[in-house]
Amino acid sequence: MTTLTVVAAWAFLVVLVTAQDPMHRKFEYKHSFRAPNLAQRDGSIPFWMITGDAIASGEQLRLAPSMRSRKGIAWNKRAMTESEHFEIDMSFKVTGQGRIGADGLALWYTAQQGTLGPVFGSNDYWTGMGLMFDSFDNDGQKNNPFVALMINDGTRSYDHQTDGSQQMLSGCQRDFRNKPFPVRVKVSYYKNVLTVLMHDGMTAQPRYELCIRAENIFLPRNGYFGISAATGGLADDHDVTDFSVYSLFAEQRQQAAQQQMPQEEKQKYDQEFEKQMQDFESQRQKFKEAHPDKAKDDEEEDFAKYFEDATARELRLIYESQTAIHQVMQQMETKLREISQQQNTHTSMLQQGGGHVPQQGGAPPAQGALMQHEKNEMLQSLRDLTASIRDMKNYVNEIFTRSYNIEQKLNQGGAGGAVQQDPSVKAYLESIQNDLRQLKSQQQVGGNKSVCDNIPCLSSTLFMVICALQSAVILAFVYFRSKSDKAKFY
Ligand SMILES: [Ca+2]
Ligand SMILES: [Ca+2]
Repeated sequence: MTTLTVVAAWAFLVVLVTAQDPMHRKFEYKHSFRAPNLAQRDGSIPFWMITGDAIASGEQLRLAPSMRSRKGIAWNKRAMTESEHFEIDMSFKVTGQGRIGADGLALWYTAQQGTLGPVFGSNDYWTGMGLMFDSFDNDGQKNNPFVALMINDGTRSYDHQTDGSQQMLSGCQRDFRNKPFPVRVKVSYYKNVLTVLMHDGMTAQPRYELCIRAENIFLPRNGYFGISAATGGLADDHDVTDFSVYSLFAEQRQQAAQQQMPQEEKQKYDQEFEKQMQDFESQRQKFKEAHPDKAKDDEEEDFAKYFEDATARELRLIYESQTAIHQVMQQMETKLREISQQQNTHTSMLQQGGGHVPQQGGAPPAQGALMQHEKNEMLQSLRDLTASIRDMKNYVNEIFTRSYNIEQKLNQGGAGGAVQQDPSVKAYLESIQNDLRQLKSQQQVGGNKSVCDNIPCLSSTLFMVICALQSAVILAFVYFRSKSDKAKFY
């Protein structure tokens, strides 16, 4: 019921103030930060300094973590020079496991930038405003969490033992810990009236209630905004998710600001602009007459360059990417053509004959994966090899048969002629026969397999050498034999 009354009173007040003097707000980004993208990658916040245990991330500025005896502060590096009247809209979360937490969080507007100290993480004896969100009940009045406003002129020390109850200007008891949504607080300082509105953190959309209203407040001009938090024996996480500062202006002043440029001066500037435009146009016309082609080109180019709207840009991007794709496709086509040409070359080489492929019995050298045409090439060469081996085999057989016949004839001649055959010549002949048999069997094996699996295999050169040797021996033997026959007949 009391809450309702307060809200109604505040609404009435706002209406009253608004009716008297319409107010304008302007967001001041150099004094503000907001989640997401609250901090930069290096953990800094533009225009803000962060020290102590405070850590900034994209989502929040954690002034003090839920660990014992921590303190952290963040202070705006830029003085509030835009306006002497301002509004701060801050969202924060104080969360902890315990039913009771400590110590609390404070919002500052001071003549100098703050430093680490004993008052909720910040220095004592400050000059300006301190709005404390005091979690822990030091004086045992069972009135915490409490929101307290204390104005200091730099001479007074904050008394923790009494929760500053004797020093505070005004305050209200509000439970701001462990709420489902960030608690929002709106502090406005306008024409020496300071008001603090608070949201309970139970809804996503803020519903503000009046906490403090104080008149005849004189805050330092060009002061600095700051926030701080500290933990003690008990510890909460103290996070700020939004700190937005607005400068406040009366409507009259804003209008005055807009109309600062005198009418005469404005007209003068307009005339000057008009004159320059005319000059430029006449120059352009002259140039166009002198160089009709160039002028046309320039005009078109200029339009393309300077008047590219969103659609044109999109079209250009699409065209560029399509051109890129086209180029890639052309490259691929060229590659394919090359491959096709290579294939044709290989095929023609194959058709021209396996005569060029290695005739040695060894397997062709393995070079990684084999292409189809290489396989065909190999098969063809193997076929050729098989054919030549078959020829060799026939040749060897023929030689064998002939030498056998010669031997038979010799044996018959020896028996008829009653001449003692030379035993050394006979042994030599037998060894040749053995060699030939061996060779024959080897050739048969080779012929069946078609391929010489194991090297050494009979090479054509070796074969020819053996044939030549045998022929020479046979000729020598025949010659020797005919000589002895002759001798006998005489
Ligand atoms: Ca306290
Ligand atoms: Ca207390």
